[in-house]
Amino acid sequence: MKIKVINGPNLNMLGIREPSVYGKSTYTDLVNLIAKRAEELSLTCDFFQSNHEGDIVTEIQNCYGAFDGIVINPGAYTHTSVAILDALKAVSLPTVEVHISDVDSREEFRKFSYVSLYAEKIIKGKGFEGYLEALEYLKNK
Ligand code: CA2
Repeated sequence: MKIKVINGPNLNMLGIREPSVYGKSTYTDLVNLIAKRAEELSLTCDFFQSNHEGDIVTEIQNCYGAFDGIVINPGAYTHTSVAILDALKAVSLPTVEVHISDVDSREEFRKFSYVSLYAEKIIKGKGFEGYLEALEYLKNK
């Protein structure tokens, strides 16, 4: 089973700023953590991070016929991007949306997610653990 893990804008800054919201670990720590759990679950994981909406759309399109599921933290595009929602609908793969922080207990504008209109599971506020839970969900579905 092949899973694409997509992280959106600013998630490459993990561990560098705002440790009170997003923790002290870096994006590389996150990738290593997910890769280790993927190996334990006998999943093949591929990682993509971009600060550009169109590049994320293209990456999702490229998953069609090549991956069995998507784990996505669209970052701030969560709350704005119809294009990412449409790309997910177009490829029609099982998708889990992950947020490191508890978006529901932050600013009002973080409560709405376009991606949630498609994602079959949404994990919020569990830190990096949320990505591991997402892998387990896709493995066991
Ligand atoms: O909680 C999440 O995972 C978010 O998707 C993170 C996004 C935010 O816009 C969403 O509302 C919730 C922001 C990611 C920014 O990541 C940073 C990491 C370190 C330093 C600064 C930003």
